[in-house]
Amino acid sequence: MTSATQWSVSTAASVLLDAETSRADRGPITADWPGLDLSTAYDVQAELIARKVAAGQHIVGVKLGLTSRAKQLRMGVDSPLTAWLTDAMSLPIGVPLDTSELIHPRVEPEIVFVLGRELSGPGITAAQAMESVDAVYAGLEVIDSRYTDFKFTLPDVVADNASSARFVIGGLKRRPAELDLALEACVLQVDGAVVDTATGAAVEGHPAEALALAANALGRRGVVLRAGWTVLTGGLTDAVFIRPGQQVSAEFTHLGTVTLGAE
Ligand code: OOG
Ligand code: MG
Repeated sequence: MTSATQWSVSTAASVLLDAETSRADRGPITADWPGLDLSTAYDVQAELIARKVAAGQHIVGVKLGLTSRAKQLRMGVDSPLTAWLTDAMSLPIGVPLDTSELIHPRVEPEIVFVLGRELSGPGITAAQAMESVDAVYAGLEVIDSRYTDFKFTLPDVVADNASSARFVIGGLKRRPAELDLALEACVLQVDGAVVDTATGAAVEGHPAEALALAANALGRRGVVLRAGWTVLTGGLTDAVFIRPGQQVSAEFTHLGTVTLGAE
């Protein structure tokens, strides 16, 4: 798009979807459209997901982004955000990541919740949020910003559905009552070499705080989290690039190990 483009929620959604389908990264939208504020950015995100749903995808849950200090520091954005997960993003365990479908994928370990009942904010505490959780899993999220070099401001990354691309859920299902998620430890490895470590406390002090944050932020936008939805609570560590032939794995103390290979 040229500088003469008349920017709107609709054109911004088109630009981001085009970047995704053509696997062509671009500069931040706010560079061309300084008027893109946070609230409008969430409108762009909603429009983008509505178009994916219209094209046949189904919403399967939500993701939080930038809930850990490691992520906030790396991305230069110090505020958490919410975004959407669709079935097209879900990668079954054991299926390799096809990097030719993506721009510059990176992988991050996450603690994942599946909700047993709906959660309707605002006003939700972490304890209330935890009561709605049926199961806890280890996860790996593949992020793939549509912005060159993952350089963006908060409204840019919100509009881009928080760099969403793929996610893998581990095979071990745990009940929340069995776990102390602040102390749940994670070791991140690339091709067998340890590259990072964290505990669940990295995510807003406790991943349940992240879930409450999502319920409250979405509740203010009139969205209720539904029973059965998957919630990615946010990268525990900085994300690592994954290239063809590489294997990334996250080993947790009680949630098992989840591995993703790339081709
Ligand atoms: C934005 C997405 C952040 C997380 O878990 O923090 C995210 C990005 O880092 O490109 O998914
Ligand atoms: Mg993430």
